[in-house]
Amino acid sequence: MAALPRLWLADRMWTARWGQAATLIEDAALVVLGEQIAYAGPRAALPAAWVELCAAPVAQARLITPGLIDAHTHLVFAGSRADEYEQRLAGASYADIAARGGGIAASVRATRAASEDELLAAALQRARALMADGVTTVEIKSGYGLEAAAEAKMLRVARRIGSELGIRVRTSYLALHALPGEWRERRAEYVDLACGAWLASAHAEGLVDAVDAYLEHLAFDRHEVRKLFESARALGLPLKLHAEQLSNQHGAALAAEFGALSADHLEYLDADGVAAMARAGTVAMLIPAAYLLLKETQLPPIAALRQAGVPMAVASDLNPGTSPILSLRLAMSLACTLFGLTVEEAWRGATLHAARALGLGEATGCLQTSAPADFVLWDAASPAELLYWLGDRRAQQIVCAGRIVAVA
Ligand code: DI6
Ligand code: FE
Repeated sequence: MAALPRLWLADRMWTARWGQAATLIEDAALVVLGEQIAYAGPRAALPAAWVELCAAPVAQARLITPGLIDAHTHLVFAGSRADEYEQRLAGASYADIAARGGGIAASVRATRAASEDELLAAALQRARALMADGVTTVEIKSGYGLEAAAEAKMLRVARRIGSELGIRVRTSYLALHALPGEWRERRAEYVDLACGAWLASAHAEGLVDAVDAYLEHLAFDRHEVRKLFESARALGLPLKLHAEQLSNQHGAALAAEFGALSADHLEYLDADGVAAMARAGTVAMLIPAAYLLLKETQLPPIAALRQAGVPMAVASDLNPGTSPILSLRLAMSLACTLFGLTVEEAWRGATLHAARALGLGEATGCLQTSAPADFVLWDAASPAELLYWLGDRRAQQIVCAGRIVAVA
């Protein structure tokens, strides 16, 4: 049976489109058929067949925007690292804590020890928080398992979050996140397994949408990342990379060489890296909350990225170590305040550009005919108002694939 059309109304509707300035449509209507948008535009131009739906809209809001897309999170983990937060406040650095066996290793111990259901329960709370502030698509990485079974367990939990909450989940395999202590003397063997048998089996189980790595002096080097990228490419999997967060390892250029979807963080990105990303069409994923919480002072080269036409996206990087943040909207606000993005850049960054960074295709992340019906009703006058206020809740209804998945 064909789905019946349903209609939403809004005082204003904001959307971005590729190659065009964003639009803020006054007195807007949005029609959904099944899982897709059938019309998004001025109510005055609504096709006649749907005009009578205006008498009984599903809901009427002050503002409708596309659903937010959080394209970089580590939201599946067990335990807490509040103790490390206190140690950093007392002067310890992220690298000091890692060298003492804390950091990622602490989350790995807790995550390995947790059952799949325990992990799911903890992760669902965090995913619900993201969702309550407007997220309809979330990327979730492994990387706190660092052995075949625990990596697969994390990715299974990620998949279950999508089915439990009715939001879109894209997974990334991140076994090259940190070298587990028990492999210290057998580093090459670990890398071989992580790039080979473990990745192949997680992929065979349908758990891997993309492959990521942490290229950093305290994690993995260019040769190791190259090996992973070659394996992933052989499996036809898209790539992304944690690059230039704490130092310049020329990771963005490596990611670009492999046609990666995104290079993420980028505080220490240099001009060659910017040029390589521009040539490859690799998205620059900005992560202002980790910058803030690490008290970093080196800013990503925003002006150079803008000048080169590199699409910039914004993500939460929700993780227990460097970015315990439960709101992408707050990350967007920080991207404006700390990195100097405009409000429009931050919104494009968490919708259209984030969709590209997940390989979701041109239509995702914008409100237009045939796009997925992923949108948010907000109690706000404008997109700017949603970044200007910190810490409040403004989302009234979250719609993903045409289904109302959360209400305030
Ligand atoms: N993303 C990461 O993967 C690392 N830093 C970052 O911003 C480590 C996260 C962690 O400490 O658990
Ligand atoms: Fe990360």
